[in-house]
Order: sequence, then C-alpha cells, then structure tokens
Amino acid sequence: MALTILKVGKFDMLPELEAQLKERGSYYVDNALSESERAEVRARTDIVVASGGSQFKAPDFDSCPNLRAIVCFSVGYDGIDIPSAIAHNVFVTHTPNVLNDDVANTALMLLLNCTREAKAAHDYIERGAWGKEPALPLTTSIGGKKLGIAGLGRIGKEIAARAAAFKMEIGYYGRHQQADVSYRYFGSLQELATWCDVLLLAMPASPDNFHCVDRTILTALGPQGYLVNIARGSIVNTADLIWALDHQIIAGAGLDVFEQEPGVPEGLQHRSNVSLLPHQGSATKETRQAMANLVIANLDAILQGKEVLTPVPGTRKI
Ligand code: 8YV
Repeated sequence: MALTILKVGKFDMLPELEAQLKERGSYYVDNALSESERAEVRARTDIVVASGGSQFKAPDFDSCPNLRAIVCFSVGYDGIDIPSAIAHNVFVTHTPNVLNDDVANTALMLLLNCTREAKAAHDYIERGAWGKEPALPLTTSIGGKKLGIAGLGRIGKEIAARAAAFKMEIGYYGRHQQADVSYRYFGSLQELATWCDVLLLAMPASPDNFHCVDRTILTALGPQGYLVNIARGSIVNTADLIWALDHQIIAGAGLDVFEQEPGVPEGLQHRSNVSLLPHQGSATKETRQAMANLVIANLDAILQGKEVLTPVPGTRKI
C-alpha cells in the first residue's frame, strides 16, 4: 500500500523536502483539503509532517488511526501532544542541533539591532537625513553588560559562547544548575531578570512557562534592560511587554517569535528600540536544508525499521 503523508500546520515547506516526501508516498496538505477530503485522507494517513507552529492534539490522533510517525521540520514540538503520541505508539522526531548556529546568530543579531537601534539608523539614511538632520541619539554598548539566558540548552549555550566573545558577562536560569557550566546560575527567572541587562529567552515553550515573562519580570529587568526572544511567543505576555515599552519599564526588545504568528501587534511596531523578525531563526538555505535532510533521515529510518536519529525525548525510538 502506498504511503499517505500529510503536512499539518502553516509553514513554508522547503521545495526539496516536499519533492523527497512525494517520492515516498501520496502527499497532502491538511489545510488545503475540504472537510470531507480531510476526514478521508486522515483516515489513511501514515506520516504527518509538522513544524514548530503545528498543532496536533488528542482529537487529531483519533482522526488518524493509521498514524505511524510525526516528523517535525523544527526543533520545537510544543504544539504536539506528546503523551498522546506515546499512548498511540507513534514516533515523533525533530531537528535538534543542526539549527543551533543560525538561531544563536539570530539572537545576537536581534540583541545588536535593538541596542544599537539599527532600524532607526537605516531609516535615517534612507530618508536622506544624514548631514541634514541632527545626528542620531547615542545607543547602548553590550560589552561588559550582563546577559541572562533563560534556558541554557543546546541553543542557549551557543548564544552564551557568542555573547562571551562580545565581552558580555553570562548568567542563566533553568530548572537545574548544570554541573559542567561555569556561568552564574540563578534559581528563578525573577532573580535572573533583576541581575541582567539583557534577558534572553531560549527555553522550549511548555504549559509551565506560558506568559512567564510578565509585568513582574519586565519590572525586574528594569529601564536599562532589554528583552530578546528567539524561543516562542507564548512565553511572553505581549500586552505586558507593550505596556513595559510604552512606560519605559524596559529599554527595548528584539523579537523573532510572537504569540499569534503570522502577525505582530501594532503596539510592538515602529519603535526605534524594538527589532522585529518574522520567525527567521533557522531561515537560511543551509540550515533549512540540514533540517530537511534530518527529516528524511528520520523518516527513512522509520520506514526501514531502524532506530530513529533524533526522537523527541520520551517517544518511540525503534
Ligand atoms: C521554524 C522553529 O519555525 O525549529 C523550530 O522550532 O521554530 C523554526 O526552526 C520552523 O519550524 C521551520 O519550519
């Protein structure tokens, strides 16, 4: 029987990955199907291809009784109901490590863009202001400043290494202190926010950290402090962030991720101290290709009965 492969969630599928999926089975896009087509296709779906923003919950598992695997074209899998996957003996794979460098580079790009107000400087040139209007206001140096990383995992460590090269002092918060890490540890997000000049979010999203960056944390970060988020929009209470920017509770922000993607609230836009990216962390040709290769390597391992390369922790390996 030919394989049925279903893309779930709105994300940009790499054409090379789509072509390789089509070589392995009949390929469907969930949100392009009518309700009746969707029910019919889901009833015979073997493989779901998902991404960081895809949602796949208990009723979705029920609608796909033949599902063997969910292969994620992303490191994040916060929209997937992992306990249901385990209960249904479904493989779930993701793409860790291959995107660490580009996501860490994006974090530093946002950090420099917002502290040095790169957008305002670019606009100044483009409107012909250089030499005509007063010079731009002086900006903020990151050298010697304290970077507080919330979530010192694979990506957080790459960010720390880069920030150390920019002469920043590093501290981190996570559930546990890491024995092999010499950076200063903080036992709570609030203590980290109080200590640091830049609060950088690099942890996976979970129900536990929904909106954990709120008025209290932003107030602790303070009027000289910057927030950088390359993790997930759900971690930050957006209304509180807009309030903090409106009232100079913090100095600025660099954001790659948002609560309702695609889309950025007006209240975050058109500010010289806020740098915005439309979820570009892993969006280079090289990294997306490496992610696609890992998706296919995992899928082929599943189809050949071999151990998967990068299972989501706790899920089926063979
Ligand atoms: C992209 C990401 O959103 O890997 C993740 O978790 O958020 C990003 O790499 C995306 O999943 C690529 O399709």
